[in-house]
Amino acid sequence: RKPRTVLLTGAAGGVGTLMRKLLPDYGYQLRLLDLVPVDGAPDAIVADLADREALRKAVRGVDAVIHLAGISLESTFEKVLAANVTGLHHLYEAAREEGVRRIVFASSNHAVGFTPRPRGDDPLVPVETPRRPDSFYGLSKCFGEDLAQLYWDLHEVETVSVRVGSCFPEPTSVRMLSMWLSPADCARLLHSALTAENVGHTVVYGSSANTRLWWDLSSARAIGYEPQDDSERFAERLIAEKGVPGEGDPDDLYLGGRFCTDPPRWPH
Ligand code: NAI
Ligand code: 15L
Repeated sequence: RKPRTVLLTGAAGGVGTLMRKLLPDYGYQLRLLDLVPVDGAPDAIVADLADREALRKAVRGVDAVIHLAGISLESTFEKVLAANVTGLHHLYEAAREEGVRRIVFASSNHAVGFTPRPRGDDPLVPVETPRRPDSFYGLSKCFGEDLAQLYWDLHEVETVSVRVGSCFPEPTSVRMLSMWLSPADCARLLHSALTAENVGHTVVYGSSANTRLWWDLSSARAIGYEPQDDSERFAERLIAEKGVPGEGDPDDLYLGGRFCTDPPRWPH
C-alpha cells in the first residue's frame, strides 16, 4: 500500500516548506493547501480550514493527507478553537465523505508538555504517558488525537498522530537538543506514517535519534521509522552560546519547556 497523491496542508509554513522540498523524492505527488499563498507554487489551494466545501474539494481524489495547517503556537482560545478544533473536524469530515483513508496529523510535544523530563536513570517518556497539555494549543492537539481515534473507530479513517518535537533546520536551544526532529528525519517519519500497514490510530513521538532524547521512539520505529540524525553535533556550540538551563528553568523541568510558563499568560 503506497499512497501516491498526498494533500499537504500548511504548505506555506515552516515544516510545510521543508517537506514540500523533501517528500517528492519519496515518489509523492503533492497537492498543497494553505490559508496564504505558497511561495513558488501558483497551483496551491488557498483556503481556510473554516471552509468545508473547499476542504472537500481539496481532498477529492488524494490517497492521503498530511495535516500541518493550523495554529502552531499558543494563541487565544478562540483562534485555537477555530483552526485546530473546528478546522480539524472539517478536514476529517471531508476525508470521510471523499473516502480518504489515511491522515498523518501533526500533533505536538505540547500535548504532553507538563510531563517532567526524565533525569538520570528515569525511563524515557512512553507514548502512553497521561496527556498533560501546557497551553490551549497543546490542548487542541490532545483533542486532535482523540478525534483521530474516533474517526478510526467509527469510520475506518486511519491516522498516525505525530507528536512533533522541534522540527527546524537546526536546534536553536539546549532543550531542542532533546526535542529536535531534523527535516530529513521528518520526511522519513512522514513516509513511514503514510506507508505503514494497519496503523488504525497510532501515536508516535517525532524526534531524531538524539543522544539527549527524552521520549521513547519505539512506536515510531514500529511503523518503520529509522532516524538517521542526532542533534549532538550542535551541542557544544549551543551550550557555549546559551548555557545549560538552570535549576527551576521550565526548559529543564518539562517536555514543553517555556510553553509551561511563558506569555501569553492567562486568562486570554
Ligand atoms: P507554521 O505556523 O509555520 O505553519 C502552519 C501553517 O498553517 C501556516 O502556513 C498557516 O498559514 C497555516 N494555517 C493556519 N491556520 C490555517 C487555517 N485556518 N486554514 C488553513 N491554513 C492555516 O507551523 P509549523 O512549524 O510549520 O508546524 C506545522 C504543524 O506541525 C503545525 O500543526 C504545528 O502545530 C505542528 N508542530 C510543529 C512543530 C515544529 O517544531 N515546527 C512542533 C510540534 C508540532
Ligand atoms: C511546537 O509545537 C511549535 O509548533 C513549534 O513552533 C515549536 O515551538 C515546538 O513545538 C517546540 O516545542 O520546540
